[in-house]
Amino acid sequence: MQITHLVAALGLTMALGAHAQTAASAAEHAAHHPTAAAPITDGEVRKIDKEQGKVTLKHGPIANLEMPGMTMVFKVSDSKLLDSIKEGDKVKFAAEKINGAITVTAIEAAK
Ligand SMILES: [Cu+2]
Repeated sequence: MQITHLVAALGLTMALGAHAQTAASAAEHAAHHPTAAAPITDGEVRKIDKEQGKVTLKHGPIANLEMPGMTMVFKVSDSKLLDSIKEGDKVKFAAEKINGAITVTAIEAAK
């Protein structure tokens, strides 16, 4: 009984497959922001106070407010904005200074 192994290891080709990326979600995201007045900032929801219309966010730097990253309480322009988020969510939001109060004008869970 004879077993012959022919090992042909003539080259190793790493084919880097093309990654299919969807730009759709970014487009959808832009679509439900009524105003593009404030830039979008990344954050994480720490606490939601619907009765007071306030949300505590750990946020990254907010360019338009010249604010570094921190955890703080924001007012929201409309408490309905709080319906679509929950504590612990990673979010994208826009904040502006309205009548002296830092106010979230748009927010949604980041996917
Ligand atoms: Cu802040």
